Amino acid sequence: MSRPVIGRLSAAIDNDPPRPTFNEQAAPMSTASNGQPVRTATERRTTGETDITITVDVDGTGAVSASTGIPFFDHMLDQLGRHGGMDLTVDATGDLTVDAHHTVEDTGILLGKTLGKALGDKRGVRRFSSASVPLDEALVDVSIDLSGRPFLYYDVEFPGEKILGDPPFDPQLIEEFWRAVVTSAGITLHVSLVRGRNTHHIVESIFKSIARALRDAVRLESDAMPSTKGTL
Ligand SMILES: [Mn+2]
Repeated sequence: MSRPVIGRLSAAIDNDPPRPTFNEQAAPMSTASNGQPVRTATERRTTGETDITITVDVDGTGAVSASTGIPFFDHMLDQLGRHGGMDLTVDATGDLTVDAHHTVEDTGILLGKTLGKALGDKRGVRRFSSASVPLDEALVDVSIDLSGRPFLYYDVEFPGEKILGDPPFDPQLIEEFWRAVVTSAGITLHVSLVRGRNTHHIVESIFKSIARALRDAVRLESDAMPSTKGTL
């Protein structure tokens, strides 16, 4: 039974911006001739501000090549791939003369898209995971759901101003990066700082915790679709 829709509500719905439809984009997971899943993808995105190419192999060995022109960001992408067990190649050229914002955010948009494409319809994945990886005094809690629905809960306050590296990487960009990733990948992600004093440590704990949670969530443990809806 479809519900009657009153005119005003209908107009409001029509005027909503188009929403991403992750489920419609998801192709069935590819498999090799030996039946093993092939979870790789390469995507390129070019705008007036950035030109980025990313390759992801979800079932890789953690081999990373990250070149964004922002050394601290490269260091974090390296952590993500290495501890996420993914092979990851990120080649980004951006308007760093403005600041790092566009390059970091656009890398997040494309990483989410590439990851989503590599995961396909997500049949058989573990789907949920949590991880909390310390770095010395810093500890961050991360929970993830490959839900098909973009959501970021982010509760991290950095103790004092801190600019990392040269060109400078503002820690505020971490939230922008992960919001971009989850939005284009259709992932639910919660990130909470438990404790920490050193900004480099806190940021690295965020990336390592997300990497470990993601590594576990994408693990194939059946051939079923882990959703009562039958789709993710
Ligand atoms: Mn470090």
